[in-house]
Amino acid sequence: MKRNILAACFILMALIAAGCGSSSSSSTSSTPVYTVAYVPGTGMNAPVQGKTTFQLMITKQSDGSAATGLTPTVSLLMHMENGMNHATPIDSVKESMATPGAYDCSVYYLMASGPGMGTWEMKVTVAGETTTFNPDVAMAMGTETVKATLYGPDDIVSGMSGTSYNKYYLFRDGMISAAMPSLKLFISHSESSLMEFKSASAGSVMSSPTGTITQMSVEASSDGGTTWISGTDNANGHWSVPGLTGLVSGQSTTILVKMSVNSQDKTTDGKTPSGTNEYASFSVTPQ
Ligand SMILES: [Cu+2]
Repeated sequence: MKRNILAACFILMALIAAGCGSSSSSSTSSTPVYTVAYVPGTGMNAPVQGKTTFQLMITKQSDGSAATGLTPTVSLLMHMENGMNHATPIDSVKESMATPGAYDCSVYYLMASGPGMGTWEMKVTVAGETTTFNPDVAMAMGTETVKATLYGPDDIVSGMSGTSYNKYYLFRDGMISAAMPSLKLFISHSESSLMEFKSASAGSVMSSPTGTITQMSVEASSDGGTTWISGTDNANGHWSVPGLTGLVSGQSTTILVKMSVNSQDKTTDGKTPSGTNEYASFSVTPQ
C-alpha cells in the first residue's frame, strides 16, 4: 500500500514536471511501453540560452517503475516566428548514475524561446516511441557571453539564396574560477543551414563542407591579446584553456579567443585575419 502511494506521488511529480512550461504527446503505432517526463532544472539550472542540462525520467507504463538501461535519443528544433527552423547542438544523453530511470542531458541552446522569437520542439525517442515536448528557454541574463561565432572561407556553402557560411559556434561550457582560471568552451560546427551540428575536435568529420578536421587550435588571452595560451582538446567539441592570468573573483573581464581549423584562421566576419576580426570576445565574471 505504502509502495503504491509512493509510486502515485512519483507519477504525480513527473506529471507536474512534464506540465511545467511544456506539453507532451506520444506517437506510436501500438500501445506505448514507456512514459517519458521532461524534468528541467530550476533556479540557477533553469533552461537558458547557452549551456543547459536537464533530465528525462523514464518509467514503464505497466507498473510505473523506473526504466533503466535504455538509450534515448533527443532532437531539438526551433520553430522561429519568422518561419525559419533550426536545430541546436546536443552534447550528450546519458543514463544517470544516481537515480534509476533518470537520463542526464546536456545541450547548448542557440536562442531563447518566447514571443517574437519562437518555440523549441524536443523529440525524445526511446525504443521506437517518440514523445514531444516544448521546452521553455530563457534569455541569457547579465553581462556573461554565452556564445560567439568564428568562421572562414573554408566554411562557405553555396545555395539557391547565394553564398552563406556554416559557422563554428563557441559556447561557454561552465563557470570559471579566479583560483583555477580555466576557460571551458564547447565548439560546434553548424551544417546544412543550422539543421545539423557537429562537435569540433581533432578528427571530427564535417559534412558540409565535407572534410575531416586534421588540425585545430584554440587560444585564449586574458590580457587583451598580449599573451596567448594554447587550449586543450578534450574531445567531442570540449576545449579548455588553463592558466589564464589576472582574473579576479566577481570582477567582469574580457577573454579573447582565437581559433584555427585545418590551418585556416577563423574570424568574426569570415574574412582574412586583420586586427579585431581575429578573435571572439567573451565577457566573463570569475567565481
Ligand atoms: Cu531560433
